[in-house]
Amino acid sequence: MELKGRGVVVIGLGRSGVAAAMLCARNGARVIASDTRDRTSLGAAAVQLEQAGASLFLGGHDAVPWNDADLAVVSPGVPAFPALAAFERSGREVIGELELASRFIHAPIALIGGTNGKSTVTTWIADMLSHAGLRVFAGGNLGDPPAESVERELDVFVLEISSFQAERVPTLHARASALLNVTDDHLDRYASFDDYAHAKGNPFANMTADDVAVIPAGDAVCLREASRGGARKAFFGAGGDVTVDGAWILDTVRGDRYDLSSLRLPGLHNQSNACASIAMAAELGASRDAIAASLASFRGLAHRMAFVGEVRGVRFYDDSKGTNVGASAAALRGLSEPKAVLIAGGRDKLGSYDALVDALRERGRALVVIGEAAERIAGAAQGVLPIVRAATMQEAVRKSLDLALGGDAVLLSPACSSYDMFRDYHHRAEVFCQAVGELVSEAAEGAR
Ligand code: UMA
Ligand code: ADP
Repeated sequence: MELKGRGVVVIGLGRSGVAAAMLCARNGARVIASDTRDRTSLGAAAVQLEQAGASLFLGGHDAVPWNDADLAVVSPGVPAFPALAAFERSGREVIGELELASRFIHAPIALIGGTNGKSTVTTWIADMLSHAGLRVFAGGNLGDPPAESVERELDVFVLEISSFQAERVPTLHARASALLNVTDDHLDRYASFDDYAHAKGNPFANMTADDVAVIPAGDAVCLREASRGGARKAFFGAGGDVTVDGAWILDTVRGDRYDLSSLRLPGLHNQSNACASIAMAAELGASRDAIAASLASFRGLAHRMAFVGEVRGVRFYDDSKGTNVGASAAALRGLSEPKAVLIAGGRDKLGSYDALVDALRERGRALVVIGEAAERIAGAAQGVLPIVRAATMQEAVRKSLDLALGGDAVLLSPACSSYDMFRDYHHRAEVFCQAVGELVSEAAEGAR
């Protein structure tokens, strides 16, 4: 892509916006960078951008000289606003950071989308490919913006893509693209489930018969989205090309099999994540041995079904990254303990809680609700199991222990985002782990 001498507006100067602006500057563009935050709050990023020659318009986007640009790069968290819409209507291009980066990347790109499991699968695929000796970049929604790394000598870019990022990828072309699942999420941003699913499906649109779309077997929504482009399809899960069969994961395309008991990650959903990862990594050139080595060593990411501690025979798990109903239902069903007290609630995403209530009916001992969504979750689960309210995480943890029986789990998997009570899901997990730690210490002292 030729950027020399072109004016580029970059809206949103978080991690990905700064990376996009710097990439444009390195390629000779005149960068006009804007954020609703002020200079103090931008800190070092403002200095870095100015040193690279960017003009900054801070404290809002009102002063942005739109007429000096013919391209805009917009951060995923920035909602539509009139000046941006007018810019787009005038025929000038508006893209996201992933799209911009892809125009400078020569190595094959693998994309991983879906409501749940993206970060786990992105990291797992990257691990499999690294075991195969490939030089891999893993990033995107996961954390590191690819725009920072387009000049590196790499064999493959493995990118987690969120629905927000997928809204602006008009030419992004993936060699392999996975859509892991689509269930209710972000309905506070999208007008309908179909709009959300459509955004998730955008990365398939530019794929050809030389590419592969990896989707769950028997999932009509993912199949519809994958069919928007020309990619060959590979299915994972029951009845699919890569699937669990008794004690094995079978790759029926390549005739390989893997010992299921070698997996370190708990939960049925992680078996599904393993199948999807195998389908992608094998397609991108990982050998059977490399995949087997990764399956046996990959320990997953923090705050996804992580064991925290045990008190009086009750085991506590941190699944703070369970931020929607599909994730928390899968986490609950995936526990090896037969029954669990679930701690759920936070900022409501306005979807239905029915799928969570179904999982609670099967596996719930009791429900402790917290945060802004507490009453809506309690209302949905009314009459299904005992429900208790808690004002703080500490109180939720203590009440959970009181409600649990020996041999049960206590699972923090909130089905909501954290922003009503915490900085983010890491912070929520930290407070949970600290509260569990206190109970563990008290129990140890009591035993002395
Ligand atoms: N801002 C404006 N104008 C606005 C709104 C925001 O200028 O109208 C500014 C904010 O002040 C801030 C910046 O835009 O400075 C924030 O941008 P952002 O949050 O959209 O983007 P980044 O900080 O660059 O982070 C993004 C992803 N954020 C979102 O999708 C919201 C990160 O995903 C991603 O890790 C990062 O790029 C690197 O690629 C986070 C996320 O919450 C983890 N993702 C959602 C999810 O996983 O559910 C989709
Ligand atoms: P994402 O990046 O899509 O948010 P993560 O890998 O971070 O996905 O996992 C987030 C949460 O989603 C986990 O804590 C777990 O509760 C749930 N989860 C993970 N994989 C799956 C899956 N395949 N299906 C349903 N839920 C899942």
